[in-house]
Amino acid sequence: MNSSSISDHETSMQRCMELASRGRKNVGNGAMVGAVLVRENKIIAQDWHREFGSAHAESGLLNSFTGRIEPEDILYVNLEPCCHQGKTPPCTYAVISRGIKRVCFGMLDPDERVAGKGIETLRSAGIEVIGPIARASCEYFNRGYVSLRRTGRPWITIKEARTRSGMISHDDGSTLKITDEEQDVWSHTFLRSCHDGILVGVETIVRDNPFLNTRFAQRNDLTKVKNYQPWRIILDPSLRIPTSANVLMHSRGDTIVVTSDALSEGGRVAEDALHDWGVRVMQIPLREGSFAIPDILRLLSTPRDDFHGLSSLLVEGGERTWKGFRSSGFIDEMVSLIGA
Ligand code: AOF
Ligand code: ZN
Repeated sequence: MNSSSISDHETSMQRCMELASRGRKNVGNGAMVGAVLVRENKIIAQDWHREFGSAHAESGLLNSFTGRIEPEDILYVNLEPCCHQGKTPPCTYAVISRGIKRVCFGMLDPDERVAGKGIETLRSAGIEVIGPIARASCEYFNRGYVSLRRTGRPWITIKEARTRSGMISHDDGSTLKITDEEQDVWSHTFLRSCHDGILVGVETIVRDNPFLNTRFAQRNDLTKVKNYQPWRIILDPSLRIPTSANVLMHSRGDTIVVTSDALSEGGRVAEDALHDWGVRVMQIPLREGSFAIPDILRLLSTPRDDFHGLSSLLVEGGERTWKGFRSSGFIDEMVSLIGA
């Protein structure tokens, strides 16, 4: 062990994750990564992976830090430094060539191009490598990325709200306000702000006309990002979303409508209109009248043009959509808010 205590390491790793969270959604189907350079218990440089295809956290930090590196300096990064040539050069190269002598990492990289080889490369170059530090919290923080690399699909959280008697709407199907303000603050802060996308079926848009934003979110260590807006994803096979829907009124560029690849003539006209408004319309086949969940997940996690894919999804309803996801077996977490 070196002179820094474990709690110093954990504090610095926490800082890496705070920085990393600024890249949420913008890093597409990649990892959220932050890096800090610590000298005598003070952060002297920091950076994060800002967006898909841009510099990795530690390379960005080392490229912009022009000062001298001292042998006692520790470079912290919440993900094992990569050792492969991807969209950018390997981070291990930047670390070794800048003369870093100590690296502390949060978790091994599940990407098979790295998977321990980044650490080996650093150790073979004579660098002291400490870690994994706070592995469980680093893995949970990047659960979307980890899920994509390990299982090939995004992390999926289901959120539902029911009254104590089990109702989700009035008997006639009309909207029933179930959660109170405190529950809304909680779910905007810890659910909506912690996922890349919120997904609903078009029936929820028609009945409830939700905004699907994070207006009640409170700032905390990992959701400090101002004005974070997750993708809003609406499953709408025949494109019947009302043009007056709230999700089409505000930040339309963050709205994705998933529809059939065999639209009727009327559907194609609606598609053109949405497109002109700046809404993203994505098309997949219908299978016996419904979308297949694996098709949806592949569509949403695969980069295409200026859409870089997502790694985590919050499924907010309604009944048909919950059912589809439940029966797919692809659920990682379920949150049930019980109203009065
Ligand atoms: C790091 N630091 O900040 C990030 C890493 O598509 P690319 O070229 O950006 O490569 C993506 C892979 O790079 C990703 O799967 C993971 O292995 C690593 N991401 N690594 O050392 C970073 N973002
Ligand atoms: Zn890298």
